[in-house]
Amino acid sequence: MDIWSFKKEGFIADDIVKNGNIFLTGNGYMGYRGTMDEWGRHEMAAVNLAGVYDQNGDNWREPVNAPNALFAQISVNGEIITLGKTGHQKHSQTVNFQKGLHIRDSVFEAVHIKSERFISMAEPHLLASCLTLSFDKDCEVELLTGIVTDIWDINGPHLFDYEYEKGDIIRAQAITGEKKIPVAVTQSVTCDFPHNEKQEVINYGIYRRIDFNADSETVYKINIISTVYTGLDTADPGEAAMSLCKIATADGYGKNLEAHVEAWAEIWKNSEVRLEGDDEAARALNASLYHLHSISPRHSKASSIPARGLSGQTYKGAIFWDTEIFLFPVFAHTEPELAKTLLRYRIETLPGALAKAAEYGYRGAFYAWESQEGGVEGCTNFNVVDVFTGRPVRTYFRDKQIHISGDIAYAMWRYYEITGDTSLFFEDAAEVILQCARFFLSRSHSRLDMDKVELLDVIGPDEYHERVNNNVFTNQIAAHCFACALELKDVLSQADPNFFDYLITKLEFENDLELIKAALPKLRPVFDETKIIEQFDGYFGLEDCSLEDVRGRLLDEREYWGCNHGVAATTQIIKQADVVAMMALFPSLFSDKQVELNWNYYEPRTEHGSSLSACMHALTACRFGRPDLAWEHFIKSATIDLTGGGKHWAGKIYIGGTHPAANGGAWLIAVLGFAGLSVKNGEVTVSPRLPPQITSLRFPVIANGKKYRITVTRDDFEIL
Ligand code: IFM
Repeated sequence: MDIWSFKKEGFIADDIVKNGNIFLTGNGYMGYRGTMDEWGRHEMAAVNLAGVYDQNGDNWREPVNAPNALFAQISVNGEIITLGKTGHQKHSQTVNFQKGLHIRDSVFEAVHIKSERFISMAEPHLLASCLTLSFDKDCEVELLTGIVTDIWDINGPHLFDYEYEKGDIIRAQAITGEKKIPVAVTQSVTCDFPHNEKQEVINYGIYRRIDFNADSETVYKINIISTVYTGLDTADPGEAAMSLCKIATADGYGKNLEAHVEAWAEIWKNSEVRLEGDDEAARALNASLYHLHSISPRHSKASSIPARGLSGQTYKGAIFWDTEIFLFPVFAHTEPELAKTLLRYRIETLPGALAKAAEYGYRGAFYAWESQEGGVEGCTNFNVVDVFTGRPVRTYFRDKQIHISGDIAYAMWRYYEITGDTSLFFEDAAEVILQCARFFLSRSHSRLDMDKVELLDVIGPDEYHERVNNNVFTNQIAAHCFACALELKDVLSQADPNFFDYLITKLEFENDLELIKAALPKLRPVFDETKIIEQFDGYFGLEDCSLEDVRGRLLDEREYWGCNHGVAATTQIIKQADVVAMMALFPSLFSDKQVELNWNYYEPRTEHGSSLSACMHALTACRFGRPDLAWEHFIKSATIDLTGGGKHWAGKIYIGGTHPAANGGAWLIAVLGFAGLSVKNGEVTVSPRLPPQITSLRFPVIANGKKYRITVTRDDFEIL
């Protein structure tokens, strides 16, 4: 088995959407869905741009899809050839994880079409494809290509006032509706055979009609190069796109491809986890990391990764806690610069978080649950649509999922713990932690009669139970945030003895610091080693039934299980790891026995309705020495974007796409779970708990600026 690629033979129309995700290619600046060259909006072909958002009317704000310049449709003797409409003899679609390539191979009666596509990892604004055509008989061929502006959108359109430019390099340029951000796309086409070309601007784009007479002896090669720039990159994106396209065209497809493959090789050198013993699992792990790398913002100093990556506009292209908890640790251990980039996004969006807290009458930083550019909150008050009535349902993710601020502070602190680098604190990460702590302080309630501090009316990671009191995950992450705020003084003073005091004065934080000191022991949950931890006040009083009972109560499989009348809301069935997630994030607070006790209680009560859940269960199962139990969750996490699994609906809202959190989760399970990697005060240790399927794991890690190569086998390990 080739563990570096995934190939699907044959064509199933119902898999078009799924395959668009499985075969995605991207470079963090843009993602290109795994669609055929000749497909368009109906097959959800899309060039999804990172960080460019737009709102059309009252629709949900979402990221913008750029015009598609890799469109290429072949006609033979006047017959248009389209996979899915034209009968085919053979078809396959492949994604090569090692080189970041999408490969298509389709044999029709009239033509054999092969194409290779890449979104350059070496040059963020560049994408290219190479078409190879061969024919059984002499025939007349037309290639229709160009820049297609008939774009697939969920809540669009987003691009207006198109301008077109004809020439060797063609260009389409438009502006977004809301913020008038220019988006420019160019295209060049190189054919190594005699042909005629006509260019035209029609309703939906600027096109080239390339005609030639084909014979059965010749293989016809067509190279398409395209560039994309927006007004967020440069003042004149049209000019930038043109000049890059000229250079890239002069260099030729091959040279650009070489640079792209080299860039991928460098990425793999720093991140490959070589898993031996089970090739299916090894391939799934490669696929997970491939997807993660394809959407990581290496082109930027301050950007993040949306919860559905760059696979489209699902979840409004927003950044969730997924990034800090499931993706950030991968990079903190392998590519700290990128980890920093992700955290800087939160530093830059602090003003948005301060504004959101103020909107709800609190002080400090309440980060957006679904964060868009500048920290704009993408989450609406009605985030689910009822399948029966078609009416929007009031959800409370936006206002009550306050753990987000603690998750962000947690990641800021982890960065320091893993890398030993305090520089980010001076770039305002310290301020983020203080402002998050201030938010929790102002959001908390003091129970004078019980000498307790509480967080009331919240939603924890388990979203099926809304508006609960003292969700233990939330209280713990908030308490940790308090502890970090208090510890900052010592950490900062090692590098600059005055900075902490300066910050406290600047933020007028003196009094808050005292209050935090007093509140911390009253908020921090106390865990009894012999008892199961109650997820929130009153959880144990809810109906204790089985997952199957609850599933059996569904009237429609797309029904949302939470909210007011969701089937899980009155029961102990939870959506995803909550207590278990807390145990995974704070391993030192719990004994192995305690983890096991709680895991055994909560796992059967967990629907795993979120792709975030499996990872937490696998990590904790490894912790109490049961990697065999972790295995199933590992496979679920690692294969999600190979099988096209995961939930596709929340009520009537489509939530399909790729699953970065599960992709990151697969790395976390392999490295932190199975290999048992731990980095503390610059010391790297492993404590292997390999499941029976794995004979060895080999991977690189960076800790405190030093590179290590770690090998773990069933009964030995080596740290070099
Ligand atoms: O962040 C998650 C959340 O925990 C569960 N619903 C989906 C979100 C995005 O992945």
